[in-house]
Amino acid sequence: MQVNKIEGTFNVKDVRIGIVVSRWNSFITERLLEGTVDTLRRHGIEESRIDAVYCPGSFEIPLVASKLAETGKFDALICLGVVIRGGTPHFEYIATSTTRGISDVMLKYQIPVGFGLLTTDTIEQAIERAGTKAGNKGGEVAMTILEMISLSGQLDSL
Ligand code: DLZ
Repeated sequence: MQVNKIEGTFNVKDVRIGIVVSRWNSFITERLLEGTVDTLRRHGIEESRIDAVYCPGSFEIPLVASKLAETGKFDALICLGVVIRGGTPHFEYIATSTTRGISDVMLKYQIPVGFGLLTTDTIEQAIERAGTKAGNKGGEVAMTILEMISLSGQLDSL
C-alpha cells in the first residue's frame, strides 16, 4: 500500500496523566489503579507525573474528569470504576450515564480519556478483570492511553 499511515506508538515522554478513581467497590478499583500505574511506570512515565483523584462513586467520575480536563494541565485522563449489576435498575442508570459522561469529556476537551469502567453482572467477574483470571483492565486502559496520546500529538501536527 502507498498510503500515508498514521498511528500511535507507546513511546510517550514528559506527559502528565490524571486518573479518576471511584471509591465504590474500592477493593477492586484500587487493583485497577495499581495495574494502570504499573503499566504507565513500565513505559517510562514517572509517578510524579501521575495524579490520582478519588471520587465517591462512578456516577461522579465525569464531573471530576471534566474539572481535571478544564485545568488544561493534563495530556490525558484515565477513569476507573466498577459498576456491578444488582437487583434494581440502578446498574443501567449509573453505567449509562457514566459512560456517556466520560465520552463527553473526551470530545469536549479534545484529550484522550481512558474508559476503565468495569460493568459486570457479578463481583467475581469484576475481580477477574482486576488482576486475576482476565488480566487487569487498568493496565489495558493505560496502554490505550499511551497510544492515544501519541496519535493525538501526530493528528495535532498534521
Ligand atoms: C449507589 C450506587 C450503586 C447502587 N452501585 C454502584 C456501583 O455498582 N458502582 C459505583 O461506582 N457506584 C455505585 N453507586 C454509587 C453512585 O455511583 C453514586 O456515587 C451515588 O449514587 C451518589 O451520587
